[in-house]
Amino acid sequence: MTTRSSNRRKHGGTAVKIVVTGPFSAGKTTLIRTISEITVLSTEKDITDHTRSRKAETTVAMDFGRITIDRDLVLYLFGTPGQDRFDFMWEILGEGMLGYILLVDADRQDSLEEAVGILAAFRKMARVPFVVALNRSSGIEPSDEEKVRSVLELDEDVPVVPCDATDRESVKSVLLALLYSVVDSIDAPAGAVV
Ligand SMILES: Nc1nc2c(ncn2[C@@H]2O[C@H](COP(=O)(O)OP(=O)(O)OP(=O)(O)O)[C@@H](O)[C@H]2O)c(=O)[nH]1
Ligand SMILES: [Mg+2]
Repeated sequence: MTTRSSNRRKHGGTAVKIVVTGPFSAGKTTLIRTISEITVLSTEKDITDHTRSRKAETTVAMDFGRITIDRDLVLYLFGTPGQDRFDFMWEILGEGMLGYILLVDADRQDSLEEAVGILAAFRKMARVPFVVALNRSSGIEPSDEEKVRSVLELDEDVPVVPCDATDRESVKSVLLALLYSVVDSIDAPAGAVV
């Protein structure tokens, strides 16, 4: 029997879309490359402006990777550009997403400040669950978490989790935190704020 649902895959599993967004150089492309089971399609181009001092290449359109959670669930991961001159891609990539990861560089105050505008754009786009992942952090001090929550104006049910985008187990736990949030939002009573 064929199914009309566009996200049902041939063998019966469900494919869902997860977006990885966040400021310039937060580690979005790295995170997707670390976890993807297929070679990541990336659109990185040489940087020619002043931000070149931070790194040589930046994502200009998207990253695309895939991770199979189990035979019933496959995540398609879409990474956004971080530079706001490519912000037209955010809405394109956000279309139909189940949830998103807002990745912030925990070592840089300007990363958190840049994240405010990105989060505002994503919140406006869709009321779907998200997690805030603090990259390059092995753990989170309560005072750091408080600061992130206050700057980003997070509801208390939004998880703030540590992340090492170069470490597969760490990336897995960030994805699981997001999936648990998705499940919680499904269980939440109708009308509850996600
Ligand atoms: N040590 C360490 N380095 C990291 C980590 N994540 C990313 N990096 C490095 O930080 C730099 C930026 O990472 P990218 O993955 O390109 O960041 P991005 O968010 O995709 O950047 P844009 O697409 O330009 O916005 C790269 O040189 C990475 O190797 C991390 O968790 N730990
Ligand atoms: Mg990138």
